[in-house]
Amino acid sequence: MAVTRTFSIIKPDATRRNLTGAVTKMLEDAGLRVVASKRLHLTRDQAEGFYAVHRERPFFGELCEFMTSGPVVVQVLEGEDAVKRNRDIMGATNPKDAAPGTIRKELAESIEANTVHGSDSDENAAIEIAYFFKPEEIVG
Ligand code: IDP
Repeated sequence: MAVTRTFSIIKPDATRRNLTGAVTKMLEDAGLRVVASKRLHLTRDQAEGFYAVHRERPFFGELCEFMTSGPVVVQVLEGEDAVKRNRDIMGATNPKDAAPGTIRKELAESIEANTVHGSDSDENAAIEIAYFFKPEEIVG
């Protein structure tokens, strides 16, 4: 299995509850390595640009409101089959549907305030990493 990278966001519901470390530990315990990380407060433009694929969905406005409601931690994660590994430890979008032991089951508040974002493909991971990080900010 190849070592690949994915992109993660620890969302405002998690930074508000001081869960940055708890989330990161679950990612690390799942075999992912944090090779870049920074805490920032997304602007409305950044949030709308990042979630542009969801522009037509009914929750788009609320989602951008939530993602700009407090700090986030954006991370690049590295590991074997990183995209799938991260999606597996994140759990289903709605914490009610997420499997026990996943981040969203254990920590998320709601389908919107669901603690983490993770890229859904290698192609999107590359796009999302480049949205927030310069190559020299990633130290593998
Ligand atoms: P994912 O984050 O599990 O990949 P997506 O369907 O890509 O899920 O949705 C992106 C984000 O939009 C979710 O993580 C969640 O924060 C929010 N979201 C998804 N569905 C709903 C909804 O029905 N109501 C409110 N927010 C939603």
